Amino acid sequence: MAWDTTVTLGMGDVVSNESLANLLREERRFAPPADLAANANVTAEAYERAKADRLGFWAEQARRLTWAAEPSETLDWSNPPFAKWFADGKLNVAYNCVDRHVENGLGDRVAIHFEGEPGDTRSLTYAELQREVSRAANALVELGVRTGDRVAIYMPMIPETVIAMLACARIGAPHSVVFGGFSADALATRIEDADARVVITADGGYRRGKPSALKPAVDEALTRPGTDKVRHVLVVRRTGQEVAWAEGRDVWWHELVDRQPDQHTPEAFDAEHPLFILYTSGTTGKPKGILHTTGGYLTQIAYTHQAVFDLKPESDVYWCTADVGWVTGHSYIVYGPLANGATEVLYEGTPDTPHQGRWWEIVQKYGVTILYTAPTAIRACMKWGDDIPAKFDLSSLRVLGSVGEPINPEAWIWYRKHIGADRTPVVDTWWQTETGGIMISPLPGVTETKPGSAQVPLPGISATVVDDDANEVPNGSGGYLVLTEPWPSMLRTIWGDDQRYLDTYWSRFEGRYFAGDGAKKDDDGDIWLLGRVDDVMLVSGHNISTTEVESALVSHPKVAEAAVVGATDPQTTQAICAFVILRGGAAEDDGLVEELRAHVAKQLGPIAKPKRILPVAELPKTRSGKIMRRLLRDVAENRALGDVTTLTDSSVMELIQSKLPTAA
Ligand code: 6R9
Repeated sequence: MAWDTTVTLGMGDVVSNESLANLLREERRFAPPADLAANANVTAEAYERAKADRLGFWAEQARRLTWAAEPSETLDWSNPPFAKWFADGKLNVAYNCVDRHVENGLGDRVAIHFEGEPGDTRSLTYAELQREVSRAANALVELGVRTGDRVAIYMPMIPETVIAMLACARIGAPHSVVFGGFSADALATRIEDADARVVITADGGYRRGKPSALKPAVDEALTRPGTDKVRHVLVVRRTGQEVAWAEGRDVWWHELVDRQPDQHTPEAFDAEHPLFILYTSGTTGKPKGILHTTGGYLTQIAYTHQAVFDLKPESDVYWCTADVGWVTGHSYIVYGPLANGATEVLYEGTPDTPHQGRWWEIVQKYGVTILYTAPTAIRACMKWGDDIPAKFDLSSLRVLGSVGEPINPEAWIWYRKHIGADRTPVVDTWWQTETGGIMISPLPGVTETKPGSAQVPLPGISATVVDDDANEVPNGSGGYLVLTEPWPSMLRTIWGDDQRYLDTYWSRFEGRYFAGDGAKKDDDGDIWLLGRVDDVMLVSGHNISTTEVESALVSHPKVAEAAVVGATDPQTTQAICAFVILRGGAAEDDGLVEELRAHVAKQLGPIAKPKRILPVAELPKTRSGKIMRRLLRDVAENRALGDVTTLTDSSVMELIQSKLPTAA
């Protein structure tokens, strides 16, 4: 039996050889379309050039930006891991994202096509965006915001959110965007940690066909200790719902911003001036305030957005479905597309309001050519059925992107086939809040893609997979993903906590950035992501990746989505417990559960066969679409639930718990 040959190398061997063999059997390959390859922004030569002179390559990319003072030095790594990129350069991010396009004669180009959930729309040209951002910048100055002051932003997905972020960047006031689905507590912690002076919010936004309030959470957050330095709350009227008002503190956006002059002279800031703080929750401890700065960040974001999506700003219509409260929204809704002068869609609501074809209707309406979304959304669409996207004209699409989680090969294939007409490349982009921008991804005009793999570090990026002892693993083996050289959009530290920055990312492997993800290299040396290292299961001495068991389940025609956790088990250390969402119409009975267990055993080997499989209606997810396996582990181990504040919908957990009469 293959099992007996498994060598367990300890926790570093994050994948057993048996399951490794499975993904290596994924042999479907998709060459870039000839016309895309022939006109691609980036060709194979970029890898060679970057390899020969990595810093020279990034210095060249920095020239995409307009600098008030050109940098003479590319990287200062004299005090690792505290990097300085382009340190003596000076620039203004908002000028780069807005004004320079207007100066280049592109003022009439649409920057943002906004689509509100109720169906209201608004298109903003670059010239209009310049006036709006200037007004907002003047308003912040009037509220007493000075360069270096932090501004918290707690908003729905509306144009004012983008305007507010750019206004902060314009005056050098680092923003801290807090996702609008977070609670008052989560908001208070982040306001306190960043020591914010102003909060920008809205009365509410539209979600699932209803107004959803935001202002009350701000009011509540500001009663918490540590938030008393907030001088003003700037409130956008979006839904018109009633709001409580603190005289002297609260200010309406339409009263303050609209009366400002629509001109504002941007000041140039140092390349290492802080641009934003964005909090990531992590599994333990208080949220980490990830700090990003100006010149290196914008360089890598502009480059990757143009390279990975093959953006042609004069003809493409780009749409990233993320929320701006997530790093994907920062880098690939706000800074990347706008630095590149793109035309993009901004959509406020959920994909199934008022119907499950809403996204495809938007693609058809605006002629979207590039779509960037998350595996969780793709799997939801698979569940709703192939016939829904089939009703819309999606022929404008030419590049599809994925981010946020490993994408199961079946979801990847579905995305390409049902959304991309089996014609468009799918780019699976691996990166993190900490990396600021995309790090590992195919290039649509160069890479022959493999369903389920992020494949190769981008030109100028150095990544590999190592074992417990920091040795690079050979092709065909698994371990930990590490980044081996600094990159321009890397986090500079954890806000206010340099030691935690060192401990979290730079102490596991000397001189290398530890990403916290399991990964493996296939026989070609391509990288496959296996999920967070904390999510790897230990079953009878074998390390098994949750991602691989999930992919095996999703490859069964009756399964739309799966989440797998290891639950403590007296015999096997951990037992595999799977929660599955069935595709429309599949009957849930004992026969099916047995069929699924057998299917996994066949795909991955008997050791990976789930001990329990529970069909459920929904899975607990963060708004950025990541499955919260920690909560499922709590359920599987019959414990009280841990922190649910970052969950999209906490009633999901009640539903799941009610399915578990005999929790182990
Ligand atoms: C951009 C973003 C980062 C974590 C990361 C990894 C997972 C993101 C992925 C992926 C496999 C991909 N992740 N993209 N895993 N394939 N293409 O998601 O940032 O919210 O900080 O999450 O997400 O586990 O470490 P963030």
